[in-house]
Amino acid sequence: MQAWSRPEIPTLDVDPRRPRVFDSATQALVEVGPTGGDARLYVCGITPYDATHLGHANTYLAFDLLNRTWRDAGLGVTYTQNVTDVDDPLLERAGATGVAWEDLAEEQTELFRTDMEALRILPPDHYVGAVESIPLVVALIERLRDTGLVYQVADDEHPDWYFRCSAAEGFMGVAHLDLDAARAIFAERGGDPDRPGKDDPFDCLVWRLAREGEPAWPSSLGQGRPGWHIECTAIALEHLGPHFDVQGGGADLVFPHHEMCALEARAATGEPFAHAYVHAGMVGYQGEKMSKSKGNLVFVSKLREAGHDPMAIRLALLAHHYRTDWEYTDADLAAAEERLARWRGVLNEPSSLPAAETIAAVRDALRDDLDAPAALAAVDTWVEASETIGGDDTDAVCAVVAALDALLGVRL
Ligand code: 5CA
Ligand code: ZN
Repeated sequence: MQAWSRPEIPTLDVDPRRPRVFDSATQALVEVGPTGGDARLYVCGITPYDATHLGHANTYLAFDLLNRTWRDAGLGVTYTQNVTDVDDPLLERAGATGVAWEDLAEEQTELFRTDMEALRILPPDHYVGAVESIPLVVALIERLRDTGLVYQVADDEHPDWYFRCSAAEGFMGVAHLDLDAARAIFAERGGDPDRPGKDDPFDCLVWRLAREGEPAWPSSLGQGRPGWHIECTAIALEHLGPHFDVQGGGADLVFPHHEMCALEARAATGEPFAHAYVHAGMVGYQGEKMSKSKGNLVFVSKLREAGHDPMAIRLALLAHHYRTDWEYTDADLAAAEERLARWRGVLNEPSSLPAAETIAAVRDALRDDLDAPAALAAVDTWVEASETIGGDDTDAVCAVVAALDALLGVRL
């Protein structure tokens, strides 16, 4: 699939320090990225309906900061993102609205691309749909079947294929949940712990055999379509290889999604899936998590249509640390617009304040668990002081403007 176009990134001198981020699997801050060459990043992409709400944007922005920090450290970045362009919720929405599921997926993926581009989020190198990856998914399931970890459910009518999660090496190595809590979450997030005929409640669907009225593709497993977790496992292994640097997504993906991807990958390759599993907090609205199922959504495209500057939307999100859950209100955007105007006011004028300390503070903040609020505070301090004293050093201003663009993706 085609991604979106890449914004230009001003070149800064290299600061070789690698960032530390919070890894859900070890529950600790870990340094991520290689000491040279390319860092490898996988971020779970959208299921293309109700895109792009501020929760989505917040998550992709978090990993955009990681991407930019790695580049600032002089590393290359190989970034892969999927599009879940066939799955139950997409088919349900298409059915409910009378739109062909392919058309819905295409139209929403396009809207997402436009929003990402407007927000100056660096595109993935491999932007890959589930449908186009079906041969990879089938090959991976065949490989897992050879290990005995994949079986057909005891159901005469629909003997779908399942992966034995709790029997696989490393079960709960990412999510560390107790089994009662995990079972409830599994049921909430697309799992089917109570389906008769499964060997274990936590076994997850990898290949759903064809049903009347549903899309299906021929394969050695029978005519059918991929389950959710195996889609990301197959795409990441194909485009990044095992033991890549960071598997990312929102915190709602820790379990079951990232847990099960990690289990499937280890079972197939004998190696860890990722070095670190990094999760962005959930954005809420009107008292609840912003989610398609609740319909309490604020769309990036609607804000843009209403005339809000995408850089203000970006700043509104950056004002919250990527790991905190927070609730969006209009005041977030108003404050970001005020900040943007103030920054632009000063940064179009010469200043007598040197820039190096401020740029160093932004870099320190990003390396310390992508602390965007601390980075914004450092810029605020510089802007405030410049407002008071003015000056005549155009180079300092140019340096701050370039650093904001390269490191925070905010173009003034
Ligand atoms: N296609 C799958 C991942 S393979 C999926 O979860 N799609 S999604 O469209 O539901 O979500 C896309 C990304 O946005 C995921 O990383 C998800 O964790 C994140 N996300 C969804 N809702 C929110 C929210 N309210 N706040 C923050 N991130 C969110
Ligand atoms: Zn995923």
